[in-house]
Amino acid sequence: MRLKFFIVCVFSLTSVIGLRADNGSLLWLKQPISTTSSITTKERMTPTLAIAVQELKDYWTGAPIKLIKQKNKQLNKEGFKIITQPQLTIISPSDIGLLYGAYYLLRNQAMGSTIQNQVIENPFYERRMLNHWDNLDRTVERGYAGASLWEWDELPDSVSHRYQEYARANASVGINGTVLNNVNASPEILTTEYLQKVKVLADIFRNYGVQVYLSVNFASPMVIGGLSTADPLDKDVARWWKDKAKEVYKIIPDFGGFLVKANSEGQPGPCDYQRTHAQGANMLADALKPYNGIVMWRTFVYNPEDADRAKQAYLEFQPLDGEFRDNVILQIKNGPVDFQPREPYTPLFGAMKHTQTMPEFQITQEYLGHANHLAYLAPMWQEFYGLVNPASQVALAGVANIGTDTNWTGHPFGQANWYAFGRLAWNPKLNSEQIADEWLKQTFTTDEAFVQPVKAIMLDSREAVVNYMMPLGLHHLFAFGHHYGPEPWCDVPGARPDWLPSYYHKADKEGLGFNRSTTGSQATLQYPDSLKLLYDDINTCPEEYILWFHHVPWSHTMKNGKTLWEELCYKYSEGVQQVRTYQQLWASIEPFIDAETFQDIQSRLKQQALDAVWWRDACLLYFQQYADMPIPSELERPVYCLGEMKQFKLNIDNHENAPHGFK
Ligand code: BDP
Repeated sequence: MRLKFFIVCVFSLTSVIGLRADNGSLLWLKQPISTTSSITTKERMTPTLAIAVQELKDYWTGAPIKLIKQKNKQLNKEGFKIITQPQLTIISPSDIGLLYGAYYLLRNQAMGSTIQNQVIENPFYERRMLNHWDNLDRTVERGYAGASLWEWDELPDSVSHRYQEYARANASVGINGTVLNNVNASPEILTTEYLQKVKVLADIFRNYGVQVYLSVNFASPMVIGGLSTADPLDKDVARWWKDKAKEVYKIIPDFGGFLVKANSEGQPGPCDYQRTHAQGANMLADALKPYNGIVMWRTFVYNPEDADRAKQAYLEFQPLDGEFRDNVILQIKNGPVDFQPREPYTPLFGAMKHTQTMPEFQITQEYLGHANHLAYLAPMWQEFYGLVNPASQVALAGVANIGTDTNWTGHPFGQANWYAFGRLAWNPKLNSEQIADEWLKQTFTTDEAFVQPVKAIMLDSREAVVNYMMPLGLHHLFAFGHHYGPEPWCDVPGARPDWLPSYYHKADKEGLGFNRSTTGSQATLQYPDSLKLLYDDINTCPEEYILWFHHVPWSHTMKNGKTLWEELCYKYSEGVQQVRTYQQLWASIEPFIDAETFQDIQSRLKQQALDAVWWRDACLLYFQQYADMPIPSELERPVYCLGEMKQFKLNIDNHENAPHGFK
């Protein structure tokens, strides 16, 4: 309804012609240069303060501004206060707080808003960081926006201008940390040669308040240290890490710490030596402690021989609660399986009473259409915060979607997800709509005739992906390897069963879905009492999770009176319709946007619409074999055949297109 309304409104507007080409490289930081501003400060000039002053001098067009460095009971270290009387003034106990205040003012200016009273802002999370899954050969695991930004072969001698632009963009949304390399970490990153390269990046990022962290390989003492073991209780191993930490801090005095993926998907870890995750993490934490460094230890562990994959992180880590050092943070993915378009939250949140935790979100769209699909992710993260109270969390990580593409993120709307991640790390209570509004106005135009319809697309888009890919709690129906298209039938001889879709959908003649209730894998028991009961009963389980928690008979009556099978058909069809509506809406905003960007997004939406049909047909035709019921007659018929789709193998390297070649 809402979407249709906008189409009519936008068509009635007169067009603005000849908008200048915009390659997207400036992200949301596009203000015209100003020459009018008077910016003063009596504080000792530091590189960070100089940036704050310069940003305001360059772009601020309003009243004169004073910057004052001052402690204030209402402000934490990176917080700031803005007062308008007697003079517009930014106050913060730190230089970085002043810079954040400057970006706040510039954001307001770009949005056309004015500050009426005073503003007090404090970041919610102490650590707000990107995780790059970037390899040292510059490939990016699950990256869809070109190569890695870090030019390791050229560093430390040659320095790309993009390093500073990257740091600036992060600072402008409050991101204050970055893990440079893939969690599947090459031990080489800790060699002196690489640390010298990392230092160059750290020196640039520091001025923008961005601290550098590294992913480390638990077997590093063996691979680059020549030891015969990586056992965390071995004295030589502990000594090796202590020496390495000393070297790291000598080169990068404000280094943040280590991120570790251990005993997961083939990575080495303490369990190789019959030690616990706590013993492994603590050994590293002790090495970093003298320098105030931290260890972020990931809980993404699962094993095909063990229980239901969705239960494993909890089973492994909950019994260790209280055993971790105070400079260890458990980094937990938002959902218990793996960044699916929709998952219930990981029950470890809330279950670790005496251990620091931090959520890990995925900004890169590994499971949400890569850089081809428009999917604004803030609503997904907001949904998480609706169930999980961030009060006990100390940090937030987001797997970056950034690469060497001129516009940084491939899909121009990928920028919105980077932006939204930063804003939510600053304040998880911000709502998706406000963030979309901010991003659209800074990135494109403040004209409401553009902002309103495009914002409506954004806010609807994640649910559309859920609908056309995996509605009602379905998950992991992806093709093996690339996680782009559907392959609910996928069966790779010899593959781990928990890497195959049938492990998750469990389709059979009786019904569909994974029984995780008390009559099944009992994953529901890992949730707090209120949710445990809710999720456990097929009649009270929210339908958006019903196939996650239950094996539901095909003829089960859903809340709207339809059978499960019919509802599934309707959801998939709705997803396709949603994307078609975006195409229509997009056509209507052409006057407001430069031709290149307009066409780029238009062609990506076309691809998305084709892919949505591909998903709908593949999943419905495959499940229909089990349901043995017709697709409701009022719905569009499939356009593909199951047999053809089964033969199709997507060439993911060039992203050349799905089964559309069959037509
Ligand atoms: C999965 C990705 C894989 C990552 C892994 C992880 O498919 O590439 O290495 O998660 O988070 O989502 O460690």
